[in-house]
Amino acid sequence: MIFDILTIFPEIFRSPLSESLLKKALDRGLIQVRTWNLRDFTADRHRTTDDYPYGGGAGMVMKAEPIYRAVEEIKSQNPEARSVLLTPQGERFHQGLAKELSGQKHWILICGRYEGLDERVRLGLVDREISIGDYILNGGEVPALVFMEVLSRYVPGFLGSDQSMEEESFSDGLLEYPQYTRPPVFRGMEVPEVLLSGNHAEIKRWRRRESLKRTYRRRPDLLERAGLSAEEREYLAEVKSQQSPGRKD
Ligand code: JD8
Repeated sequence: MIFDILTIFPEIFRSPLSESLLKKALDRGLIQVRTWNLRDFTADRHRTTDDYPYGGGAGMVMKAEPIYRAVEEIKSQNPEARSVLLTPQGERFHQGLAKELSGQKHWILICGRYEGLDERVRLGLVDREISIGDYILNGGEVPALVFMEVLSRYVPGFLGSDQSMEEESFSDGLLEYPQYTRPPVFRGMEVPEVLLSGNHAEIKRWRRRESLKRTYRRRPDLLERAGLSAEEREYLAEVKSQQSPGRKD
């Protein structure tokens, strides 16, 4: 998978791409990432990427010309590449959308700053508009990193052989069950006995039920699309009839 990132702050991408799974994927050639400094696509002496808004108002607007030049240069070499604008006005990003978009092998990520971009970028250049959530960020760079990281996980070989896409949260639509590692007692808090039992059928059942309970309590909206068995619906009815006993659960 190829990501071409257009930004006035290419340095933002250095550290996240230099660690862990993204670094590994880059080293192995599973993904390619190129950052393009929009200043390099300006034509004026001051390398201007922004200007005052027509009609007045606070802040600056990113000029259309450098972004058009950059996208057109990339698309002229890769006509199949698609562009995505990271914007609060975009379609809300979620795992299902990521899976769909991972079918496209080459993405051009357009990162705005300031008050946003000249509308003509959206009108003439942009294939998709994505928002990573309803909160205010300073620009599109962090959303671009999120987009890349989430899509990269669909590249064959990106995840280790012990972690598979299927086993993880959201692929079955439920939240994860609680995890424990050594020691068996930490500051008076014990690891649930079933996890020490060695009974794999019982462990599997316990984990599924903990996932169901946690999803019901924290994200009941997710349960609607989870496709539960009769036994699982019965278990949840039991959870619903109980009050959470402890302070934390
Ligand atoms: C791109 C500029 C900041 C946006 C004034 C200051 C995405 N989920 C998301 N939250 N925020 C963004 C995002 C914010 C951006 C830009 C993405 C470019 N800003 C501006 C308009 C109002 N603020 C985002 N994806």
